[in-house]
Amino acid sequence: MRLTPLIGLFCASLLLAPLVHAETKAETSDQGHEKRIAWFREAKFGMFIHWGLYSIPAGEWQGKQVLGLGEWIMHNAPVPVKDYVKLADQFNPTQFDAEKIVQLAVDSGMKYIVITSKHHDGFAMYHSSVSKYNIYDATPFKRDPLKELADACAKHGIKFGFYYSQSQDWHEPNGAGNTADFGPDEKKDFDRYLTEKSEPQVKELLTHYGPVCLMWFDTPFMMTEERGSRFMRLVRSVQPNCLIDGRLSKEVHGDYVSTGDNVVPNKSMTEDWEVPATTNNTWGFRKDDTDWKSPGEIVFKLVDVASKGGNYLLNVGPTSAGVIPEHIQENLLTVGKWLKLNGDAIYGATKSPFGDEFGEYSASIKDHAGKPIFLPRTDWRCTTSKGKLFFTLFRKYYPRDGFEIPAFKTKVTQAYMLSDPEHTPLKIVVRDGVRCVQLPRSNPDPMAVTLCVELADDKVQL
Ligand code: JFZ
Repeated sequence: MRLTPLIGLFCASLLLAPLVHAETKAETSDQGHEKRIAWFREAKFGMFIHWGLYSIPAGEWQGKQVLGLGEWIMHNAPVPVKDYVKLADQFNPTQFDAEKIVQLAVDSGMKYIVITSKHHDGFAMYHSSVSKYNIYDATPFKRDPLKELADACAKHGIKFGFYYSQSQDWHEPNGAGNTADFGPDEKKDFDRYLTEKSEPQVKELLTHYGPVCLMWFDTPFMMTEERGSRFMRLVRSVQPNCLIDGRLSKEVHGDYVSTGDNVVPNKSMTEDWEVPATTNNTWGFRKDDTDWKSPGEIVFKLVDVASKGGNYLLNVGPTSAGVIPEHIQENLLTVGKWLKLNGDAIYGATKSPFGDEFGEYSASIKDHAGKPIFLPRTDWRCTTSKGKLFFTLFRKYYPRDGFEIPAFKTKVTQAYMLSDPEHTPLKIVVRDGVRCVQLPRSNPDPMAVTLCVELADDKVQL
């Protein structure tokens, strides 16, 4: 069944309106930044994991479907704290296997993992000494899955980071967001929540799990400049090489820009950026949402994002047993197989030197606000690395009469398909002053093929 997470999105867009502006800047001034961000620029593709108590109700409370995002069920149903906490008694995800999850990330071509250490519901998914409301102390499971993941990531050379809801905590009387149980946020002693739970938990995460590549903060309700700076100093003092995402605070900019959920900009950005994205229509597991993105859709998004200079953080939501739904595992593995052949176009590659391929604003069609709508083009995308241009052609776009290379001055030395291990040179003909690469007669991969065009210079001259 197709599920539109209307309510969750609606709430989020209302509450997060100020965030949109915050997310147009990233901290780039300090020297540490260039050092911290280097791996991120190479990586391009990461696995986001939303996992918590909400995977038990999985979108349904007392026999009724609760619309919205799976992880928002406590807020949306709403479920009072005294009832929600009882989920912990039955949380026993014995099929959780860190090794398997990390192997899936590796085989899918993902280079980093970011997991919810504490989402808005306030439940810590690791062994915390700050609050007993955590997976080790409050459940029959009695394991620390984040420690297991950290170890497995270290073993497989995957970077590891934490999502942490610094501001919203629906379990705490002074945390933001739970007005149903605890009244309006303005009346809370918010700094007490920050100093007694949020900051000490962030410190724990940065202290006990080895190198943390990224702290992924979210929904910065009431995160003033002063509060944001406190978190920034905390992270920098414990792990100076740890990146901070773009959602810590409206005023305090992280290391890169986080776009809205599933929002890919229409053009390249000058700053480093990342889009958090779903594989269906929720982050936390919902049993009624099987609207999985196909491998072809995921490959298109990944290449689209990379060609605009960004990173793609793609989410999976494990079940209450601790397993990632089979269907999406298969789709991700197909993406991984594609990347094995075509990964040179992604890892370490940078944005397109062109731009017209992204699409254009309509001359006649306008949105409800009277603004022209953007008509994306989806034929091909371009990424580049030293001396090379990579053109990835999608689905039905496979021009039998040759791929017309967009105009630039630099001499082309040769062209070949990345998926061809021999790199057999393809014929290049010039038609009406346009260079055309003759593609192999039969399309080697109807999902997407990457054409590598080698240049006589390191950089393309437009
Ligand atoms: C937030 C969370 O509320 C949600 O549960 C999930 O964790 C997601 C990754 O992040 O939701 C947001 C945050 C920001 C925007 C939209 C939804 N935004 O800026 O458009």
